[in-house]
Amino acid sequence: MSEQTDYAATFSLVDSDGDGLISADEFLSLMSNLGEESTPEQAVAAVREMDSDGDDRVSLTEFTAYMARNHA
Ligand SMILES: [Ca+2]
Ligand SMILES: [Ca+2]
Repeated sequence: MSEQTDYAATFSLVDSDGDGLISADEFLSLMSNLGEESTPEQAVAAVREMDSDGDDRVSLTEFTAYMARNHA
């Protein structure tokens, strides 16, 4: 399995409504599923960090680029 495919699998887990974009709400439910205490503000900040086109949603392209940057 390539890393690219790996990221896509992770992405679809986080994207619970399947619209191809990760919202702050979806990120927040991921964190609570992982048992991490996270505030809505932290979720918004995390999404903003990954969001490169400024639509407040994380696309698979943005997610992959972020993961590649941070795991290089
Ligand atoms: Ca979504
Ligand atoms: Ca975006």
